[in-house]
Amino acid sequence: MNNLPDFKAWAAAGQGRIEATLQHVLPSPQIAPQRLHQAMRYAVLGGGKRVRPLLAFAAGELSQADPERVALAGAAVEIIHAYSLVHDDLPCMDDDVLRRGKPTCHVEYDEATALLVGDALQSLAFQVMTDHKLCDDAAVQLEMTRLLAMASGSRGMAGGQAIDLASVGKELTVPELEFMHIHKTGAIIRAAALLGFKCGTPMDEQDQAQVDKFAKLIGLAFQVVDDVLDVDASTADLGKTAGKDAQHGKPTYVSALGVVRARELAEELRLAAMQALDGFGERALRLRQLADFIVLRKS
Ligand code: GRG
Repeated sequence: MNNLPDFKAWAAAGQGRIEATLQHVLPSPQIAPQRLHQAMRYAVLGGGKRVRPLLAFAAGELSQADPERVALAGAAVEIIHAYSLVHDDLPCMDDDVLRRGKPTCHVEYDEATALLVGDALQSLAFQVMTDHKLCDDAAVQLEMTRLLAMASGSRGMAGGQAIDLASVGKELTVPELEFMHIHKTGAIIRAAALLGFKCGTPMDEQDQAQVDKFAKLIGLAFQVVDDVLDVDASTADLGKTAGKDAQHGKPTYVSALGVVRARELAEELRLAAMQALDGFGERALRLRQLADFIVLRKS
């Protein structure tokens, strides 16, 4: 184990690999319609922590998945995530001007272009899922594509966003918050881990259920930490506007529990997620390190 790169080096290598894959699958800015393609590349490239693709790589290590295949599946998930950020920042949703340390897509381009960027990115993600061989069994690849569709649609991320928009100005209970975030943020994080895992050698149902359990818990922890950072971190550190949840009257783990209890909850979720990996031994090293990164991050 001593010969393995440390987490920082491993993550940097994964981020580099995913950037190259995204560069490759995004349409060239020279192809018509140039402005739309430039805006798509603006929204996706050169920013973000790439947590979802890193989860795919780490889960792929459990099933000895080919990293080239995982990079494509991870890129599809990241493209869905990028689309969701572009739409979330629009004036009709969160109305934000800063994302990943630069002007949001509709500020840099215009609202209609940003809407189309989201639409085109969503289609591109599914094109990536079907243009390439992602695992040995075509039926499993079909299942993976369905999993991403479910995770992004009305019973996943888009549904969670609808609940989020309907909750402004309301106090939600912790179970209600959990329901919202399992959909809005958790579904895509879960899909990232499962897709990475399914790129590799098929494993038994019980192993998959443990990966799924880990991903659900860490997806929720991700959101609890996001809520804490919104009150705890600066706009400069976050690369997006801090303090927006309270300003917009959004129910969060911090408004429901207070910041101290919310931090404790994130830690409880991290420990429970770690437990789900017990049976995998050293193969789950990167997933454990990512769980630490997600909960202990400062931005
Ligand atoms: C518009 C259909 C639709 C859905 C939007 C994901 C989402 C749903 C909205 C984003 C709003 C938000 C701040 C959610 C909290 C958690 C989250 C997804 C944060 C952003 O993800 P990071 O921190 O961002 O992974 P980077 O930039 O690092 O990729």
